[in-house]
Amino acid sequence: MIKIIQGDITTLAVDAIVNAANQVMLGGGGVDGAIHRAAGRELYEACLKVPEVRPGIRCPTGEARITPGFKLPAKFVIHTVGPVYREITAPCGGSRPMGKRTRRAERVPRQHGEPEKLAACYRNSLVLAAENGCKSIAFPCISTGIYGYPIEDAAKIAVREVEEFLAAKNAKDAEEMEVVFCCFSTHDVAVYERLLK
Ligand code: AR6
Repeated sequence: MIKIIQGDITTLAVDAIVNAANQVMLGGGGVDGAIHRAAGRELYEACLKVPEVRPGIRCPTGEARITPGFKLPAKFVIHTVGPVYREITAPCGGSRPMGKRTRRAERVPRQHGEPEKLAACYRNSLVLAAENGCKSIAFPCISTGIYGYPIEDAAKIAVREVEEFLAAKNAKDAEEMEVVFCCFSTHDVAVYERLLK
């Protein structure tokens, strides 16, 4: 079952909330900061104990790690690291000679595998939740804040991955599993509602 709600993910009494973390996994701004503040110091200490895979990196982009939720109403926090959405500026104008007026820059998305990495965040978080017996999980809009991923594109990936994950389960298990898209803004809610209509 998929639900969309607007609000603060730290208040949700679900089995697991997902944190849009960074690779260091020791807190930050946005939803990450809110989760660490609400969970308390023990969350920071649990994150410190997550082994580094490379110096300073506990969770590479697209992967997920799990800790208890400590003071949160959620039992677990699943930390995942979304991709930073990068853009380059490229000249436009094609075959036309570039006069002063056409030599302006146009924003063109650069391909760094961002869609695949964002999809992996959802997939790996769902798998980790299932491995830990979670029947309910809430996601924030990963990568769409500080990391700059356009919400429409990110939400399409999120919905596709969750639907594919649920479709691979039998009907009863899929019905029993609750996946919540927890949006901070009404705009983000509207984007998800359109996609799930
Ligand atoms: N509940 C639900 N959603 C929230 C909350 C909340 N309490 N607070 C913010 N959001 P962001 P990112 C929404 O920037 O883009 C951190 O510094 C927010 O409105 O938190 O993946 C990490 O340490 C947006 O829709 O995550 C990383 O360095 C969404 O959560 C970096 O930011 C994600 O925004 C990760 O950036």
